[in-house]
Amino acid sequence: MSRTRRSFLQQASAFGLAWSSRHSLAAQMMQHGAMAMPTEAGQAVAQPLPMMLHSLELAPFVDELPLPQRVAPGSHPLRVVMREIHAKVHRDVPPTRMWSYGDTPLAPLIEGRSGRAMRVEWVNSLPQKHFLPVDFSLHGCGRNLPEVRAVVHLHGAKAATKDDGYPEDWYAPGESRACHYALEQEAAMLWYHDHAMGLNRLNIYAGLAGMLVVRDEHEDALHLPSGTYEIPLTFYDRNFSADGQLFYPTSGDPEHPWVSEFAGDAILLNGKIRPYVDVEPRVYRLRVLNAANSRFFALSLSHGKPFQQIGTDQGLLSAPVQLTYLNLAPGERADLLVDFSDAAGQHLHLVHGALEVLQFRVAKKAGARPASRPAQQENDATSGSSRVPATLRTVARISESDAVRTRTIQLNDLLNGVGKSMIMLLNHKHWHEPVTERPRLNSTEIWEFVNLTEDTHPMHLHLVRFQVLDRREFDVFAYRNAKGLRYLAAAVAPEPNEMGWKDTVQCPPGMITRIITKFEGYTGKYLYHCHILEHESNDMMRPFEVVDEA
Ligand SMILES: [Cu+2]
Repeated sequence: MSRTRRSFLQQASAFGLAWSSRHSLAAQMMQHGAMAMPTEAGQAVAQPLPMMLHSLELAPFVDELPLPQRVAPGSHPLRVVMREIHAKVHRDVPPTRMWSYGDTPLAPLIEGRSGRAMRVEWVNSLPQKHFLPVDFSLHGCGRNLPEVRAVVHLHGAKAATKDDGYPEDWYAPGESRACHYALEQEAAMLWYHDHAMGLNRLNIYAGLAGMLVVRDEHEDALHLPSGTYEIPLTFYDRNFSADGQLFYPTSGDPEHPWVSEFAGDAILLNGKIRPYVDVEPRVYRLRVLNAANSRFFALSLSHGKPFQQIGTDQGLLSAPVQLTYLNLAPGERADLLVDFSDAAGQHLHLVHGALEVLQFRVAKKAGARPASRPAQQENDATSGSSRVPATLRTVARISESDAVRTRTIQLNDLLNGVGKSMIMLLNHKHWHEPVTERPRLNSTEIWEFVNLTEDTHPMHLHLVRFQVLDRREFDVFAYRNAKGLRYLAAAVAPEPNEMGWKDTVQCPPGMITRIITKFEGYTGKYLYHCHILEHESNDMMRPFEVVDEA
């Protein structure tokens, strides 16, 4: 083993960086030794790994945290252009080729109002060739199709099926799609990202993700920190070659380059590796999104400083929940309040595992805004209060007796002879098989995810918001061997910070995770899938169809 690889592995394990839900890049590298890279002609050939960038060798906290441009659509549709850009992820790394929704790595933050419909024209101005290793053997990814395809899904939106970003509803470079979002839903942080069949693991890795915030009068009345004091934080991990270019691993098999999971060496926030942000000694609202392919973020503040979680995927909790640790799966969002008022003049850190990923530089006194962050006029009038409200919003629990049926969804991982994942399925069915879940409009159902794999899978349903009922350990061996369902323990209620509305739920191995939801809004074809992007592309994704009321 080379010195550099050994030191990378040592550092990675020391900082918990190699951790994901099961596999790690380090393990993949050990397994294969060589990677298959696409050539100009698109033919994959096995070749040695490029020299890799080791992010832990970079100076931390030298780049200021970028903040997204905030855009609010008016009477005209908003036009968002997907394009290839080159941008710096760190002061000491050469510009990186990436894709984005706009001119900067951090896509615009779209400001929406509940009940105020919005039109967005999504324009695909991407190149004709992909720069990451496409697996043409994946379903919906054949060589007969345009190599670059894109379709935008607004994750968490209650949208009509034609506007939802169905994976097969992609469009090629030079084409665009106008989408209508009614936003008939409560205040929440949604996010938009690519959902093109078989490609979105690479398209999102290239950079196609952004935030959309829905606000409403109820949230306004809470006077939560806003403007400068509300900081959007998009987390993801990436691998870079030594010359600063994005690197995505392959299996080593040129015909089937898909890998079952991804764990990157570098942790990025808002597009920068380990940045810093200037704050004042007061309460801030952090809107956190895990936009990683596979990585779960294990977040805490330095010295175990407590913070408050006030919202989940689909909006506000009933009351703040005090935490010192938060585990966020791909696709999940958290709405946090952090009080810096007792840390004037200090540096605090946001920590993932044992690694400090963001530095907060707390000013000596409030109002000491750094020159680099001039006040925005609108912010000063509406900066929100610096106190934490005691109650937030009524979250009525759905009664189990409202459910007209329970659907059982098995999570399957099919392994080859040496225990390597070949394909992931739901109820042993592939994406393209006929629809098996047909809930009626306005009916309530319980869905139970029976996890027969060794991973935690974050399961996401389009269209709906749901509540987590419980999780219960069961005998996987007996279940697999047709000996029926044997529970091994009592059901465990969700954590207090999971008691709000969700659209993505962590389903741990060896557990049955139950959710309850009402299928409201629209009839038509939607989908549910694991939000580990490597899993959903092969083939842990299934359609469901909301049908007319009886
Ligand atoms: Cu999964």
